Amino acid sequence: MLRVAIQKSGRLSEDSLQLIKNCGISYPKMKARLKTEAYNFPMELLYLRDDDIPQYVADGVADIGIVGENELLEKDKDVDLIEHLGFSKCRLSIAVPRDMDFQSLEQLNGSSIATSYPVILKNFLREKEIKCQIHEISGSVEIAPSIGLAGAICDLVSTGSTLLSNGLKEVATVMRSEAVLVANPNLSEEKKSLMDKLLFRIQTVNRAKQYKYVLLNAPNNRLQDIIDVLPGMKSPTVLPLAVDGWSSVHSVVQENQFWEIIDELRDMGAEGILIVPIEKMIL
Ligand code: PRT
Ligand code: ZN
Repeated sequence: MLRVAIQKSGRLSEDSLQLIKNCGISYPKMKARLKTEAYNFPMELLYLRDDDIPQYVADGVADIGIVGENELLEKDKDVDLIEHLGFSKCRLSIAVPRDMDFQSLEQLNGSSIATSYPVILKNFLREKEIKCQIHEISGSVEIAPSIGLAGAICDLVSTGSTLLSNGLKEVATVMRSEAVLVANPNLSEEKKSLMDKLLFRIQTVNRAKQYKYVLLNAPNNRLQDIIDVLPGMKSPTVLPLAVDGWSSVHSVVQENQFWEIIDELRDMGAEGILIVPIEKMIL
């Protein structure tokens, strides 16, 4: 049985559970429990605080876990980073009071910075050759400058609205972070093969999210031009329409490329364009 550590409640929990569900794995929904066993995969879910996940995985109490990269780097435990999962994206940034005339990081020399990430911040400042006092606090970091505890802060930012509402502005990105899958480096062969099975499913689900299935009707005299901008996995599928001179073209396109090529497709005479989400994608 593979023991998987996920956050009990917080910003990572919902997406972690959704990912497991999208992998076709079902489990009892009992919020109050600290441990549940999946129904259709040899896997046990351990519900923990995110801060504890790197340690539990390093100790082998859990075999694998889902945690933010920021927590992983801060705790610096002996675990392997297996896969970036693409959710809970944020950045760890340095912010200063909005009215400060900020030109460069050197201005922070001799000041103090409040943070919950002293290890990451210390390494960053050392690399930039900046000497600051680091105030470690465990929460509500954003209020530190306004109560006179520190001149600047280093905290996680996603939309930036918390900084804004506390009169702060972001001046440097220390690291970018997202949820990652981590594993104990000494898994048995059996557990490793279970993890690989789960990883295959995760990659299949996550890859599908980046792509869309595209169907369109193309005039035959522009078919080759349309095929050229719609590469597809091997090549697009082309089927004749019941009406003369037209074909139906099916292909797979990266979501972020789609908006770039849509105008080109329409200019080439493509009509009846349908964009359909893909649930699973195996290359
Ligand atoms: O109870 P437990 O210890 O398990 O949870 P926690 O309270 O320590 O962590 P939680 O649930 O807040 O965050 C878990 C993980 O989510 C973090 O380690 C990050 O990897 C990731 N994550 C993504 C974030 C954010 N985005 C985020 N915006 N974690 C925290 N924030 C906070 C930030 O600290 C700040 O207070 O949200 C505020 C800023 O948000 P914006 O949108 O206003 O910029
Ligand atoms: Zn935490």
